[in-house]
Amino acid sequence: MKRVLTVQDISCMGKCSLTVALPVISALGAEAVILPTALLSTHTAFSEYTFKDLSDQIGPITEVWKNEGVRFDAIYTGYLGTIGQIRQIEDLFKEFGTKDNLIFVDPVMADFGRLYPAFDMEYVKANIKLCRYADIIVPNITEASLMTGMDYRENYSEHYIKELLKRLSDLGARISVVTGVSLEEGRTGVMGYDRDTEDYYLYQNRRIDASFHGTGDLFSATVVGEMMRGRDWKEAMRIAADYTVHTIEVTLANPDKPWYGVDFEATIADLVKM
Ligand code: PXL
Repeated sequence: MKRVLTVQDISCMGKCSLTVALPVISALGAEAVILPTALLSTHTAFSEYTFKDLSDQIGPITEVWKNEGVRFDAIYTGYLGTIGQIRQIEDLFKEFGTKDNLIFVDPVMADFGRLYPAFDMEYVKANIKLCRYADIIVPNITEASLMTGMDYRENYSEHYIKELLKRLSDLGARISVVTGVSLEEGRTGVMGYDRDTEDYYLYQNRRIDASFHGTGDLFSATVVGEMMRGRDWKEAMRIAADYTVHTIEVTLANPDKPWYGVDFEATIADLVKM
């Protein structure tokens, strides 16, 4: 069985980060090993939240794994807490990264043109360094613009996205993917670039006029899980985009839908069959 280490926060309530990644990776048939970066009451879009930094646990936990000779088929990072912690994750990549395993970095830090609360440009710079170790990075347009120094745009051309991708690939990852890319009226999806083959990949699906927290995490966890099932990155991106759209649609049909996340619990069985 493939083993995936996923490094992100636990928002106890909020349907994001580890509470999404763990079930998705498990449902796709891989062992999920978790390294929680912080413990929050709720994600940071709630009007109030607690935040307990777990940085001091990263060293001792990974030391045990090292002593046990643990190996991972993939290391997938999402929301991290602090700059110091990003440096610790660089060490973790050096320790547990091999030429055969997948290092997947979702530089979760911003959306809709704005950094999440508590993050600043120093945090962005630290994330840029982390990308150097990655095989695949999957920023959204806001994160990609912050990381490349390009203007953030809500109306853009294919040329703008290709330029973002080119500049992202200079940060070091072989495959750069920008999420939330909409190049046609009524359609949205992802565009990726493989630096080695200089190949672009665009996938567009129905655009739904609704946004929910945690959908980026759902997308990333699905990509990693599907790649562990043997799919190549393009196929994994397509399935993850389709699954995310399907889940948003199912959530919108729920009269009691929560405002803070999507009802992936209602669709996870569909994912397994996709
Ligand atoms: O879904 C991204 C995410 C993860 N973790 C925390 C967050 C967010 C987005 O706001 O606040 C704690």
